[in-house]
Amino acid sequence: MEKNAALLYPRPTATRLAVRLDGMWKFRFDPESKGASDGWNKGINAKETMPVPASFQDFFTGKDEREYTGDFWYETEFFVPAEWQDRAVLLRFDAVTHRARVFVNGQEICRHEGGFLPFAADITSAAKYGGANRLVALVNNELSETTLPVGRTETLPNGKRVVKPYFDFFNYAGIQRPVTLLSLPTNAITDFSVAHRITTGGAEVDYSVETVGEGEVTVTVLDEDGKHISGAQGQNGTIAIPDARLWNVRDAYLYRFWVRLSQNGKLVDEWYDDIGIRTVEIRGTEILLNGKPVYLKGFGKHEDSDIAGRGFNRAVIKRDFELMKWIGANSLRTSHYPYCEEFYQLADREGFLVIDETPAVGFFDSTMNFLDASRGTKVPFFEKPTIQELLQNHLDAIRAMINRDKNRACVIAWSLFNEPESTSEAAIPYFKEVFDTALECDPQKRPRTFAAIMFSRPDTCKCYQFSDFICLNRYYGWYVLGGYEIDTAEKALRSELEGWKAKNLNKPFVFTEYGADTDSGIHKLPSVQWSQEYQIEVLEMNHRVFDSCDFVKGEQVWAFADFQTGEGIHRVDGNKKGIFTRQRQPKAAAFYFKQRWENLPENYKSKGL
Ligand code: GCB
Repeated sequence: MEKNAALLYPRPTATRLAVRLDGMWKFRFDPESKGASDGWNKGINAKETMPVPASFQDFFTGKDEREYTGDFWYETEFFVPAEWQDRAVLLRFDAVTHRARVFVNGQEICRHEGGFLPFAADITSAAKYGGANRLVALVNNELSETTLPVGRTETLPNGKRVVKPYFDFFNYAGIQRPVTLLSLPTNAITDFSVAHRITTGGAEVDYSVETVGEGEVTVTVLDEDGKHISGAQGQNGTIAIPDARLWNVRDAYLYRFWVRLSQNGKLVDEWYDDIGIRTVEIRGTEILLNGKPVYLKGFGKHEDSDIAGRGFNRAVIKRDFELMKWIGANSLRTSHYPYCEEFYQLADREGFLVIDETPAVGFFDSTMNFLDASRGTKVPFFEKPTIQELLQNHLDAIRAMINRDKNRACVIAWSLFNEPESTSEAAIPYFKEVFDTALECDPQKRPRTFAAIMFSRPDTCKCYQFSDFICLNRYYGWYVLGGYEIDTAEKALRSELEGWKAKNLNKPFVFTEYGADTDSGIHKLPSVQWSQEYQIEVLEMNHRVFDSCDFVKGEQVWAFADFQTGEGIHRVDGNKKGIFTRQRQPKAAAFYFKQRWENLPENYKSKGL
């Protein structure tokens, strides 16, 4: 059985069964990493329980548990019916952060590195049919310079281990997304890809299907009312969609693509995906969706909420989309890792444009890179001896992310790094490999980019040429020239943009971060930094500059909501640059944005295309 059959989003069909294993699992910390040699793979012998899916950190009232770094174990039980004997049985983990070893009935089934993308474990031969099975997972949340995201793990003088992330969000970990038990046919569909073309009077969809086992492949397309529209036979081909209703910004339309594999006229496997038909392209300084210019209005976000941490939370996802609709946004970046699949499904449904980001964050040897970068402190990164191993993990993450999200209409671009150190020659070959791999993997050849740190300016950045459109994270008026110096901040931002303009890149620029930390409890006139009034002043200053610059084709403010970070003197129980609080209520800036974005046309600044 090919594990890829289980990487297709787990949907029950006539040939596929999917049982969610969510619940309270047994849980145990293993600070001495002795579980593996003490036989915990057969059972962890724990009294403690833990919700799955969730991050483990925010349930406990003790700090040692919240900050726990190292190995920890989960255990649950599941039943496999006797009738599944002649089928393939797999477990699908949507995300386990940051690495896992999976054991079923004591036997090791698989290992996986990387905390934000799905993996599957084939348990066909390890499973007990017609009885109970024990599932044990050994999870680890350490960071190093070869992991994505990047950081360090240190031992304190008192012997306790801690992580030192090179990034600005709490290192939440655990079985953070759903786990599914799957019963699949042994001959099965393992992959499905589409790429779209708009034609006169309709659209054409080039598709390709991969399977294990020979057979006849058919693809059938239904509209939203379930009416048969079109179809094709064969593993590869083109499906014509007459009068196609295109997927558009905040005006989505999804066709249901049924993929079927039959042998001698008998259905062997079937699976479906709801897919929007649209094209995306960068032409000159325009971002084009279905050939029409679009200006990005929206946010950098996090998967982050009270109590469940980074754990899957359908209710929070719903609330976030309602707020994004209310405020007049049309886009977001999945900073700083790929989100759960259900998030993209809702973005597809609601017509939001997504810049999908890899977990390549912290490529800057500093635990406070937001400050170091703004001040221009030079920190070598791509020269490190660990870089080749990091690159392999990075390429794996890119392949897995694109494989998972390639059919999502909402995904209009791939962000391949957040804020890497991009000013040294050594970065160039690394960037080349990363950008080439993304292009190679993507059947739709979407635009690629990376979010450039303040230090990566027109005169210092050596890697902007790889980006199809340029994304800038800029904190003028916050980390530099804040408060009463905001006029100088405006001049500095303008002067940087002049520098970019002089390069004549003929590419669109998008601000993927700008903003100011703001305590929702502080109002003050005249403003001071951290007050709600100052947040709006910083936003107004930035927007004045963006509005005067015709190649700026998008603004994604940092951040959608306040979020948890590690503790420290620069963070007041988390990052407070949210336009909404962590509880998803508006700060004053939310009303300011609503006013601005509802009045900016979708094709703002287009030159009549
Ligand atoms: C950045 C990072 C983001 C931080 C943000 C900040 O440049 O990309 O992860 O949270 O700045 O607020 O400092």
